[in-house]
Amino acid sequence: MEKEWLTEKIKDLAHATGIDAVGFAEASGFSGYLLNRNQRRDPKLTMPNAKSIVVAGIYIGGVTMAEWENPWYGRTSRLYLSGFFLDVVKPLEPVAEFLKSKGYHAKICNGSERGGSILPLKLAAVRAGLGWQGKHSLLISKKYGTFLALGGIITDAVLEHNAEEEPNRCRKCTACQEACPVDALARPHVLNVEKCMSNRLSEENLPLEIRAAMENRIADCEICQDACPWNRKHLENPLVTKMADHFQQKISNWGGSFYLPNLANYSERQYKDRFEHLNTGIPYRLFRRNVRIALKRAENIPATANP
Ligand code: B12
Repeated sequence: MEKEWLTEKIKDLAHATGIDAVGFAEASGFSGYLLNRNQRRDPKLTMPNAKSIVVAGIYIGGVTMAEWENPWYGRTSRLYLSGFFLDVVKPLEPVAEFLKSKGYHAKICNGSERGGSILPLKLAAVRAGLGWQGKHSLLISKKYGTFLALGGIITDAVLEHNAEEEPNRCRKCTACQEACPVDALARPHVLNVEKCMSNRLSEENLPLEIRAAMENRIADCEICQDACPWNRKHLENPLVTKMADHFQQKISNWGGSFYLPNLANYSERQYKDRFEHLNTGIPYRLFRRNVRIALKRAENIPATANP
C-alpha cells in the first residue's frame, strides 16, 4: 500500500474524530528511554516489527473550571478532567481499526492497561513534528501551547515520517523553572519527579514544602503550564475545537462536586464512582489527605466566606 495514501487517510480520519494534531515518527530510537528498566517504553518490545508511531494530540486548553479560583473548591488539572490522564486512547480507536482493516498491526499505547505500552509520548511527539520540549519537559506546540493531551499508536505500517523536528523556541525563557514552587525544574528540560507536586500529591510522603505550596490542589499541578508564555493566549481565551462540546458536557455538572466540605465526606465508594475511571492512581486515603489539607487552608483564609 502506498505510504503517502495511507498517511493522508490517517490524517483525515484523525481530524474527523476530533484529534487536533497528528504526526508520524519512525518507531526506532526509543530504546535509550527504558527508565527504571521499564521495557514497556520501547515500541519494538511491544511490536518487534514496528515501523511507525502515529502521535495524536487533543487540545484541552478549555477544560477548566471557574471553581478552581475559589479556595473552598478542590483544584485539579485539564489533563485530569479530560480523561486522558495517561494517554489519549479512545479517539485513536478508529485510526487503529483502519490500519488493521488494511492488514497492519496497530497497538494503541495505553499505560493503564496491564502490559500496555507506555511510549515516551513527549519525545515521540517531538519526533513526529508536533512541537518541541520546553524547559518544563512538556511538549509545546506553536498553536496549542502545552495543552495537547498526547496519545500514540505503534504500527508495522510504513508511513510518511516527519523529516525535520521543530526548533526549540524556549530560548532564554526560564518562566516555568522560576514558577515551580518546589524547584522540580532546576535542570532545564528534565523533570525532577521526586519533587514534582503532580507526583507528590499521589504519594504517601507529602513533604512540608509541598503542603505549603499546594493551595487548593487535590490532584495534579499546572503551575509550570500556567507560567509558560506559549500558553498565555490559551489561559485568556481557549480555542474552540471539535472536542470542546464533548468536554463541556462531561464537566458541566462537575464543578460543584469539587466543593471541599463535600469531598471531605466522600465514602470510598463515592470516590471510586466519581474519579476512579480517570486513572489518576491516587488512592482514596491520599485523596482524603489532600482534601483535608486544602479544606484547612480555606478555613484559615479569613476573607473568603464559605459559599
Ligand atoms: C509518568 C508521567 C508523569 C509522572 C512523571 C513525569 C515524567 N518523568 O515525565 C508525573 C506524575 C510527575 C507527571 C506529571 C505531569 N504530567 Co505526566 N505523564 C506521565 C506519562 C504517563 C509517562 C511520562 C514518562 O515516563 N516519560 C518518559 C520520560 C523519559 O520523560 P522525561 O522524564 O520528561 O524525560 C524527557 C526529558 O528529560 C527530555 N530531555 C532530557 N534532556 C533534555 C535536553 C533537552 C535539550 C531537551 C529538549 C529535552 C531533554 O527527554 C526525555 C524524553 O522525552 C506521560 C504519558 C506518556 N505515555 O508519555 C504523561 C504526560 C507526559 N504527562 C503530561 C502532563 C500534562 C503532566 C502534568 C502537566 C500534569 C498535569 N497537571 O496536567 C505534569 C507535568 C510535570 C512536568 N513539568 O513534566 C502529558 C504531557 C502533554 C504535553 N503536552 O507534553 C503526558 C504526555 C500525558 C498525556 N496524556 O498527554 N507525569
